[in-house]
Amino acid sequence: MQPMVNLDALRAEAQRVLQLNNRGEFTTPSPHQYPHQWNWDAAFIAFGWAHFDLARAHTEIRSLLRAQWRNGMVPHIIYHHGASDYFPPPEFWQTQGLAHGGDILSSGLTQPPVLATMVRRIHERFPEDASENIFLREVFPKLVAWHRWLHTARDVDGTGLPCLIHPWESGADNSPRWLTLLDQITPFDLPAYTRRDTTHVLAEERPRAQDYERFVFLIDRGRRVQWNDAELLATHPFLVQDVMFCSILHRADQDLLALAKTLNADTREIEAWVEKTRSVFNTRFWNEERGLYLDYDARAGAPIPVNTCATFAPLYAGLATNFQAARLLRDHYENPREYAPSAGSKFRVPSTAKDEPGYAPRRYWCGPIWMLLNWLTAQGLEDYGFRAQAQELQRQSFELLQTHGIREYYDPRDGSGLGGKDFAWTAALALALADMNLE
Ligand code: 2M8
Repeated sequence: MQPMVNLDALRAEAQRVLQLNNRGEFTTPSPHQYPHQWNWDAAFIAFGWAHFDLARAHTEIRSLLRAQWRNGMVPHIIYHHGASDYFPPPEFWQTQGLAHGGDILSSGLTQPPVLATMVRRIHERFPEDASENIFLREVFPKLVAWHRWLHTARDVDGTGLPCLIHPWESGADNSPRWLTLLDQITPFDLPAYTRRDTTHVLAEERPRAQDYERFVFLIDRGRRVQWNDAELLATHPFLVQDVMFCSILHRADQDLLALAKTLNADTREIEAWVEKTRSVFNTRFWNEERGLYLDYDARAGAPIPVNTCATFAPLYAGLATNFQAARLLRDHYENPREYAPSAGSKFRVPSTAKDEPGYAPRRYWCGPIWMLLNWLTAQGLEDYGFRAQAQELQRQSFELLQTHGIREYYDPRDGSGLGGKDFAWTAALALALADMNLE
């Protein structure tokens, strides 16, 4: 028997978790493990706040954008209250005093740009609200500046598809799609450091020691060139184009275009980004032989042959043809060896295909289910008319949330909760999933 979903109780629990993590001007992802503000968490969290308190949603986004760099980048960690027991501490990044940097302590990396999409969704909830309209005018140029930086400063090959310089920029930090590349890097001159994440969460649910070493090595390479984008594109040892990041950006570009129209702003530059991505995306990422999307190693000039749930993100972006969508569904989403439930593995969507050698059902981005990925996949399924599948994914997500709590991630085999507890973006995504009217 499937448990009944009590949406009112789920919404109340989500609100409790947001409030628990509320630090006034920003919201921590979880009470202890991540005591600062994270970029894409904040975007979802702001959307979550908008269900109860529009002003608080505005505060979340204003805090994030106050950290925007002068070159347009919106950083991935913002240390509003200075150092904590989180590693890396603010000074580790050496971002202070950079001419192209920001005025608030931050990391030197960015994260997937879901913000414009969430700003549009918030606006759609309150189209007539005076404070919302002031807010929209204020943040719109900042969003454009960020997207411009992504499409230009991080463009290595004229495609306008941004390159990532660190797995943390993908948000899917230790996904096997990145580990194949990290394994080829031999760190040198590594600075001394002490991990803190494993004091909060079991080591077997977090990245391996060798992955962390490479994360630190890549930060060190970035700070040695003062986070100069041209230098990074020319010499950095990790340079990738990420299917999911580019899909999120493309959907956000379309949302930015809609906002530009609402504001009667010039739309030409944004339209050009949308058209350009449409013209290059499938050539760069689609693998006809396997019938899925693969990330691209821009340093080596080769696809990364690892099957992860990022392959469904082009549905969310509207970038797959109907034929590609049908193949993704038939050969992968519905395939019990990869993403569909199978003996001993009840839940969807595992973040890595179960038959990949790097699949690990309890280790962070190597296999566990993330509400963000479920929401993004459910959106894509719905947009392409796979309504029954979207509905089933929504139902399974509610079951996980209700039975195992608002956790950071979940084991696809039995649904058990993993990583941090009382996790803020999971709460926000529960609200987003509850908004999807799939009945
Ligand atoms: C995780 O990433 C941070 C580094 O940025 C970490 O592991 O210390 C990822 O899950 C990332 O996607 C997320 O934004 C962040 C905060 O929830 O945690």
